[in-house]
Order: sequence, then structure tokens, then C-alpha cells
Amino acid sequence: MKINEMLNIDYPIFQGGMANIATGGFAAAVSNAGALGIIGAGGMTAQTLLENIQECKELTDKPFGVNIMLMNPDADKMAEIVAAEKVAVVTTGAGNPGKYMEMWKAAGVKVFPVVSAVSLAKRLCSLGADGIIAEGCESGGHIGELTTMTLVPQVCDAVEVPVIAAGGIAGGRQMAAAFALGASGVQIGTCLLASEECPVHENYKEAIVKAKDNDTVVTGRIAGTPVRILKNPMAREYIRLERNGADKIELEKFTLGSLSRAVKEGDVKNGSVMAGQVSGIVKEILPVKDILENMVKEYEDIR
Ligand code: TUI
Repeated sequence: MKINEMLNIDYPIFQGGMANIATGGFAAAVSNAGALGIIGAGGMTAQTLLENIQECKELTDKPFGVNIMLMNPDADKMAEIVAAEKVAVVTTGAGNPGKYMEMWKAAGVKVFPVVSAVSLAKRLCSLGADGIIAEGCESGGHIGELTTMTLVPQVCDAVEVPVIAAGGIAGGRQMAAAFALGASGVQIGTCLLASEECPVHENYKEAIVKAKDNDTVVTGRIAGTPVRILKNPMAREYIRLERNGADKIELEKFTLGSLSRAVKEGDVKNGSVMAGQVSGIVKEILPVKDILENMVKEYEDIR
């Protein structure tokens, strides 16, 4: 069965669960435009997640999802909220959601964990995952080692469930490539940051539109939490500290609140502007509906 039929959505496109950015209002806008909108619970508390789910339900009758960032201290409570609210789809990031699988399955929630390696994909499928989001290191934010080009076909070969390709996808050409690699759908994040509806500061959107191919960098490799962000003075200082052997606590202090500094205050120099390598392809700020339609049209034209 096609992924859009399985999930009752128009396009086989998931919105990435961007922490501190993807509110209930934004997820509803994406779902109303025909893709799967996803609330990014990464920077929320359990209570704010519940409020965002309620807001999303008020703004759309279409299915939507919740992304739980597993390093969030409220992850256990959030997992229970997702089951109690019978959210259509849950996606996870930055860890192994194995301990929640039984509860979600019992509540009828479709589970699409994000993985960056084959081994976790296989383990989660044996626990009943409904699909796998295979995310390459072209993505913005927290990433793994493999590229989308190498990860997606290896995950497709290893599992029986539908695979959603993520990382480096912002248009129809990359969507066609993802399908050629065996994927059943795609997940997009960076290109949706540059949308009219995205509740991120205008400076953040402009920074993505201005960015060129080589303007992202990965911080935190040494500390074991690799995060792709746009190059700026804060990224350069982080890498300098890291190279000079700063300890984990010192680095954490430096990054604390840095995403929300960029997202909410628009400080794109001293905040962390998480964005993928496709930033160089994103050229203008458009309504979500146009971004999706352009992508699908480009895909249809070259298919
Ligand atoms: O989760 C993401 N991307 C994110 S989360 C995030 S919030 C954040 N804020 C500040 C610092 C760090 C993060 C921003 N971007 N993508 C999904 C993803 N998951 N990428 C890689 C993984 C992953 C990594 C290891 C998934 C599982 C995993 O497994 C470890 C294990 O237990 O096997």
C-alpha cells in the first residue's frame, strides 16, 4: 500500500519534527496543505506538547504527527500523551524508542522512528514499527554518520516496512532520487523553514535563503552529539572550544538556549541556526502549499 493511502494524506511527504519550531499551528498548516504535519516536541514540556496537540486538532481535521526527541527529560510523559491523545503518527529522534512501542501500538498510533543506521531500523521493525525514517547526515540538527544516498538503500534492503527518506531533500529531483533508492516517501525540514507559515524568526528564514552550498558545519562531533547548523560566529567559537579540548559541560553551557536564541530572538550570529545542506537550494520564502506543489510538480515532470 502507498504511504499516502496508509496515512490518509495527499502527498507522500512528512514534515521534519523541528524542535523549538514546529508548533501545533505549523503542523496543522502543513497537514492542511496535503503533507503530514508533525509537532516537534523537542524543546517542549509535556504540558506544552498537550496544548500544541489540542491546538493542532482545532486547526485541522487531517492526520498529523508528533516527533519526540528522546533526549528530552519529559520523553516518558510525552510518549504517554501521544498514546492518550491517539495521535495518528509518532516519529522519534536522537535515540531508541523501543520501550514505548507496545504502548503506542496498543493505542493504534502508527510508529515511524527516525534512524541513522541499519541496526536500529531492524531492531525497531522486530518490535512492530510501521515504517522507518532513514535520515542521512545532510539533514539539519542532530545527525548520524551516513549520507542519505548510502543509508536509504541499505535500510530498504534490511526491512519490510515502508521507508521514508530524509536529509538533503527540498525538491522534486531529490524526491525522485529517494524513490529510486527504494523509499516510499520523503521527509523535508529545511525548505519548510523558509515558508510564510513557519513560526521561526524572519532572520532565520533569511539566513537559509542566503546560505550557499557550503554554508553548514557540524558541531559536537567530539562530544558525541553531532549537530548540523549554519556557519556563524557561534559555530566557529564552538568548534574552536571543541578543538581546544573543552569538556562536555562547558560545551553544553555554551549551547544551552542557543537554538531558541536563533528561533525566537532572531539572533542568527550567536544562536544555533539548525539547517540542512539543501539550504543552498532554498531561494525564497513561499506559502507551504506552494512549496509542496512545486516539489510534486518537479517530481512529476521528471518521472
Ligand atoms: O533528532 C533528529 N534531529 C534533531 S533533534 C534536535 S534537538 C537538539 N537540540 C540541541 C542539541 C541536540 C539536539 C535537533 N535535531 N534527527 C533524527 C535522528 N535521530 N538523527 C539521528 C538520530 C539517531 C541517533 C542515534 C537515532 C537513534 C540513535 O540511536 C542511538 C541508539 O540508542 O541506538
